[in-house]
Amino acid sequence: MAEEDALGGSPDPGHHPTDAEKPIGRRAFLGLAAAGVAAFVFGPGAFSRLDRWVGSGDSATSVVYKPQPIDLATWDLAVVGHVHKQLMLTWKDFLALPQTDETLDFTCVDGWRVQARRWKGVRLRELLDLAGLDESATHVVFHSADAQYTDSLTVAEARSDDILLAHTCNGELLTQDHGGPLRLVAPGRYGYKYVKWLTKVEVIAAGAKGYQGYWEARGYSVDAWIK
Ligand SMILES: Nc1nc2c(c(=O)[nH]1)N[C@H]1C(S)=C(S)[C@@H](COP(=O)(O)O)O[C@H]1N2
Ligand SMILES: [Mo]
Repeated sequence: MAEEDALGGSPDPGHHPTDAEKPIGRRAFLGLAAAGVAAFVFGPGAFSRLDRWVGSGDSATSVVYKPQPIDLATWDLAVVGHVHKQLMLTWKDFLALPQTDETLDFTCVDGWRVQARRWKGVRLRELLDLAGLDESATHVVFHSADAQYTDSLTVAEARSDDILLAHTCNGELLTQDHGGPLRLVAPGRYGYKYVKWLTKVEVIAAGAKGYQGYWEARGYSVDAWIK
């Protein structure tokens, strides 16, 4: 019931991907008839399915909770938890860090895909190096401004060169629908790892039990590796 309530809002009809960005793969859509109406209420592709169900086209929106629009003048990014030095970065501070980019296909666990999204941002590793990880650190948790959605990486994954905190996609600052001003980019993993509206990076000492993010608490794999 709680989950149905959480998913009760409509996807934002204002999100219209460009031609270059149209999702490919219609497994989700074709699956609808077989899976029945209940299928679109559950799962990390729910909004993409709902979107198709209501006929609003090729939107790739997959939003469970949406925060208030975020003002860059007051936005900040916190790096907290098991670190030597907690960080609080303004938008200006963040943009002053070394920038990098990578082009990746994007895959929702539900089957839809967007080819060649070109992301630009800062390597997570830069921030972890600035903060300095405690010996006890095992995982990094990514918190969304919606105060509901989270996901995580192991410290080893988080230190990998290809994990970005991205502010730009295909040459444009991220829109609110796409998780602007900042979201996680985690190559090789399903879209649910790409936490939108990132405002807090929390380093935790969870040991072997690890951390369950929003979809992982609902049965999806923690490594989220694309199969
Ligand atoms: N905060 C937050 N981040 C999120 C989600 C969400 O509901 N809330 N959905 C995830 C899922 S399941 C997918 S597939 C992608 C969709 O990203 P897109 O809208 O940019 O295509 O965002 C991910 N990040
Ligand atoms: Mo998804």
